[in-house]
Formats: sequence, C-alpha cells, structure tokens
Amino acid sequence: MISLRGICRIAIRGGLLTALALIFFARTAAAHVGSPNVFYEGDAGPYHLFVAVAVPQVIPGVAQINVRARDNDVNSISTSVARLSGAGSQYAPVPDVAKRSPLDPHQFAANLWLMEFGSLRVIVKVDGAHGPAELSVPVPSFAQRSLPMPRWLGALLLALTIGLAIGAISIVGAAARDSLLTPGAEVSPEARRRGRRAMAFTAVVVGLIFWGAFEWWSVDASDYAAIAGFFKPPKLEVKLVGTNQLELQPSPADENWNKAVGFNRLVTDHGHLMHLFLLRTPAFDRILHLHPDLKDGKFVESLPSLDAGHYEVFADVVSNNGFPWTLVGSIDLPQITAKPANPDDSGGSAAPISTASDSTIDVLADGTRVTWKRDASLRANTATIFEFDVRDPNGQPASDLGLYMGMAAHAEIIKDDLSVFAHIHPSGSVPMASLMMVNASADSSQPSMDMPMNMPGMDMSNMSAKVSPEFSIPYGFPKPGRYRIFLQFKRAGQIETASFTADVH
Ligand SMILES: [Cu+2]
Repeated sequence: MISLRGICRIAIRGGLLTALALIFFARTAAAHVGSPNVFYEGDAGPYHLFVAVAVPQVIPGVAQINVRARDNDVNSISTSVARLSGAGSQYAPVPDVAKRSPLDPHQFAANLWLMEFGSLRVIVKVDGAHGPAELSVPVPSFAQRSLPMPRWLGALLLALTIGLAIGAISIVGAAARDSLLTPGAEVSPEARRRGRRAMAFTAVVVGLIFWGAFEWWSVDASDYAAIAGFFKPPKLEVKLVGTNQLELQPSPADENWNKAVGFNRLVTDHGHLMHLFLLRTPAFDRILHLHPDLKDGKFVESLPSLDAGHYEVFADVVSNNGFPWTLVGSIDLPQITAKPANPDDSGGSAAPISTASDSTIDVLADGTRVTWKRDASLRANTATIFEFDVRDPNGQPASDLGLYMGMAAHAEIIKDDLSVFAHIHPSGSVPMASLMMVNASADSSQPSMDMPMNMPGMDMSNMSAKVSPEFSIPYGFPKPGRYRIFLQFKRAGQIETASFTADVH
C-alpha cells in the first residue's frame, strides 16, 4: 500500500522527471567545471560583438549581460531571452534596451531574468550605422546550487504561519459558537461545546494543510537539489589495461546521467567523440590532449609516451542534442613509451605551478615564442579578451600557423585547486555544437544540419587554411586564485603547447 506521503512524492517526482526530460532534450550547457559564465565573440551582421553573460546561481535568477562593440558603429543594443529550440523559441519577449556605459561608449549592459531551466538563448539586437542586426548566444540555464533560507526569514515565516493558524482556528471557533446567537444573548454551554468541536476540527485540518505544505516544500527542495546535482560533472572510471591502454567508463553511481546521456548518445565535436585531457598533479607540469575511440560502451585510448605520476582526467563530450559535458576522474600512471595513436593527439610540459610565477611569455623547445598580451593585473569575474601572439625563433610573426582541429587555437584553463576546468576557443566558451543549433534555429530557412561558417577561428571547409599569428580568446576567470593556462595551436604541421601561469585577484 502506498502512503499519502508516497503518493505526494510520486506526483512531485513525476514533475521532476518531466522537468529533467525538458531540460535535457531542449538544452545545451557549458562543458566546463566551475566556469558557468558564457563568453562569446562573433558577428551580428556587420557588427563585431563580444558578449559576456554572467548566469545566476539559482533559477529563476537574474543574468547580467555585457555587450562590447568592437567598432564605433553601434547606436543601441537591446537584449531578450528565449528558448534555444522547440516550442516558443521563436517568440522572444519585447527586448529591454541595454544601458550604454557613460565611461565607455562601446560598452552596453543589461539584466535579464532567466525564469526557466534549460537551453536558452540571449538575443542581442543591434542598431547602428549599417542598420539593424541580431545575434543569439546559447546560454545554459540551470541551478548550480540551492540557496539556503536565511534563519531570520525562516523564523519570520514560522511566526507568521503560527499567527495564521491561530487566527483560522479562532475565527472558525467563534463562527460556530456565536454566529447563530441573537444580539445580546448569553452563549449557551451547547454553543460553547459546538465552538470547541469546530476549533478542534479546524486545528486538524490546518495541521494537515501545514503538513502537506511542509512535505511539498521538502520534496521540492530535495528535487531542486537533485536537479542541481544532475548538472554536476559526472564521474569517470579510468583504468590502465596492459602497458598503455586507457579505458574510460562513466561511474555507475551517476545513475541519472547514465540513463539520460551515457556514452551511446554522443556526437562528434571538432571531429572527435571525446576530447580527453590528462593533467599531472599536483605540479600541473604535464598535459595530454587525446581523442579516445568508443568501443563496446567504453572509450579506449592507446596512451602515447608520458611521465609517471598522478593524473587528473577531464573528458569533454557532447550528446546528440548538442549538450556538452565534462566528466572528471583520476588515475596513477607509470612511465609509458609509445607513439601517439591519433594525429590530433598532443601534449606538453610546463614548470610546476607552485614554483612558477605569473607569466606572459613562453618560449617553446623549438624556439617558438608565444606572448600573452594582457593587463598586468587580472581580476576575477571580469570578461576579458585574451590576446596571443606567436613568433618564430627569429622573432618574426609566425607565418606557418594552421588550424588545429578546425580552430586557430584551443586553450585549457585549470585552477590550482582543480575547482575550475574550462576548454575554450577564439569564439569563446560556447561549445560549437550549441552554436550550430542556435544558428540553425535562429534561421529556420536554413536546414538544421548546415554548419555556419562565419565563426571566428573556425573554418571546417578548409582545414589547411592559414591562421593569423595573432589571435584572441574571450574568457573571464570565475574566481580569484592561481591558474594554469595551456594554449595549443598548430605551427608548420606540428601541434604546439604553450603554458602560462596567472595569479587572478
Ligand atoms: Cu578545443
């Protein structure tokens, strides 16, 4: 037999499953760890924009949108939010006009309420010298945590609730006792008994209502926590088989993730089903960027040469609805000597992060000189465009840069306590798959499988295209602390890995 509490839970859980299904089947997210904000650089028609979206920690919540126009041709910007795809995605509300900064006329700011979980897009409408234009930035809307109720608010609500209960009971009691009395008449013992019976009955009803409400509250709170938990990075089981075979499986503990996503509904991103990063800790002095193959439900990779040690593992995958995830795990590995299994596999080394100092120049083994042109002081929660410059051993701008997996560069950003891992590109933190979806849905005349070719740093139609020796990557560090940045690019057909250390305030 199912108890009342059971029925209550089943009803509400049913709602949760529907909510999860909606979130899952109509959304994209940031494939990162601890770095939920969205950074995007791209074009709204003739206008070149840099968009940063600071997402709220809880939903509903307010997202802060900052738009920076590169040129002097923008008169006004307005923003609104809509679903990325599916029902309602074409019906954006009336846009809010973004405020132009009085200090910097290129800068516009707006606040937008994100009311629902799921895959949303922020629509940026531009008006300026070349007429109106717009662009959509995919924004994942999901709870990162449950906000605790402040004690004072809980106490206040409890006091108000008790007051309401006493009021309800006494009103019903007085009505039952006195309402049939003629004015001025004495209350009979019979009427008093009737009043007390009504009060007792009302107390039971009020008690049941409160019990139901508290039950609802706690189920709702635990389900909210479950939704927040659903979006935590799934755990990865990593083991070494034989001399250099690495096997990766999602942890069975992440039951919901395995059911909703798993390894059998993935699509390729930059031509690979998985982008696997191995980082040697605690020194952060070795990084491997590998591309395992899916075989019999597991990802397998023949490891290339590497130095023994403890490695943290970050695995980026994208599910077939465009939803990107980063799975996390770790493994102790012995010294391995072997050839790379895949031409896109790469690796690099750096000085231990503890002894390194804030650095902006890295000279690689072959003399390639990489400069990170940045402010002397980096601030957390500040959207920035990181500019890089690659020079050959003679100090000349490198003329032989090519695309590495379709991009001018790939950057991996990891905080020294491993609480942040982000894998970003010149177009920003938005995953390619999401960008393709948003572009396809924004222009319904375009078949959804069409790949937009106008993304900065990306041109899949010509993999041997020349790349400028100066390129930029938009990002904002999510919190203060020490970070290691690995920058990967292709020079003269070789994949190079530069490294930097950044102290963020
Ligand atoms: Cu990449």
